[in-house]
Amino acid sequence: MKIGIVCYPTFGGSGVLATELGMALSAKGHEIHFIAYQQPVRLNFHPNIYYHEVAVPTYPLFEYPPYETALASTMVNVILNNQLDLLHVHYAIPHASAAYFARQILKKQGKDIPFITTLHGTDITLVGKDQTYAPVVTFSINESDAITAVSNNLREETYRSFPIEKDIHVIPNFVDIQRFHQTDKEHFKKMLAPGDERILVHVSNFRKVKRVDDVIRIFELVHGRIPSKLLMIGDGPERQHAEELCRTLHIGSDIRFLGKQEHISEIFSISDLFLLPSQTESFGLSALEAMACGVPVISTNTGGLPEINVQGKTGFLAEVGDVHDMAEKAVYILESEERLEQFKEASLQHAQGFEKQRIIPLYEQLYSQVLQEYNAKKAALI
Ligand code: GMT
Repeated sequence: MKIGIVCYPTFGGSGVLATELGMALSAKGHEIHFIAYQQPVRLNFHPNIYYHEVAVPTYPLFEYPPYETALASTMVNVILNNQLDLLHVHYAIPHASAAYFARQILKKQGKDIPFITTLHGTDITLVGKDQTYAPVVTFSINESDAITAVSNNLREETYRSFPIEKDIHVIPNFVDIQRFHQTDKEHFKKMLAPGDERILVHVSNFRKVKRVDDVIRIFELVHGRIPSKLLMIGDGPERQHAEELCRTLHIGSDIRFLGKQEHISEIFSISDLFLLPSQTESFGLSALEAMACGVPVISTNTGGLPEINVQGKTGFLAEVGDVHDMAEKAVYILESEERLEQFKEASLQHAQGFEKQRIIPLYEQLYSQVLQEYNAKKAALI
């Protein structure tokens, strides 16, 4: 198949997932055309992969350059130039409405292709619900030829929040075990934790929804009882504030802000516990990647997190904001070598259920089904 994938190109989970999906499909022989405003961060070269940049020309009149218009036009051009079979957009805003627009333009030119929208999280739970966007989000989701959500919780949340008339397929996020597995990085661990301290880790885009302050506060409580270090990976609007908080709490020397990192599996390989105390989290891809490297998770019990983090087995879940409970549970795991090993093993086992080879065929089946139905509908109209 010739598939167009539209995504955000940054370190965010939706872009990472879309990129991993495209790369996996290309390895299976599909021709993949990425459309984004920058080259997706995890994108590697493969002869079946093409990248098309969305350029947004500026003009003095535009206080807000019309990205969605440029995106829809790019979609039209890429589809026509490469005779794509279908378009798969990740994160509804503004990708689904741009895809709808592109599809309508193409129909006028005698080219008719379906588009699939994958809902990832805040496109539904935070941003999408805002009345500024809600009418367009509702319309473009309903106009999609198929809709997928990355967790059961996100599917239910979408039905609760929007008048969606179609079935939403749940296709969970996946992890590439070839890339995310434990490797021997003892020398690296010695550098970061020379006293053999436990290593806790947090990975995110440091947005408010991640409750980065809670990460620091959980660590402060754990650190008071267990010799430990905290690695903060990623960057975003809350980073500066988080660094200030570390200084105020006088624990800064045991916390390292490493910024955006490409080789996260190496960091997970030396980590003992992953902290994800988010306000809301439709899935928590970074937690799954940590688990695949044998790192247990302390998270909140919000959104889709209970679908990947199993209470008392791969880690623990607590109420949003309950840093004391999360710290207690972290100490429980970290204080015993034997218990930590059990949690590590269980995390690894559980993550294997989300292995990419199990999930990619679900997307391929959906693509075939959508194309079949679309072509049958078209034939019936002739
Ligand atoms: O919805 C977002 O905040 C953006 C998105 C991203 O691009 O990082 O994250 C969401 O999609 C990820 C991939 O499906 C999920 O793993 C994240 O849980 C989800 N984020 C939230 O729900 C906050």
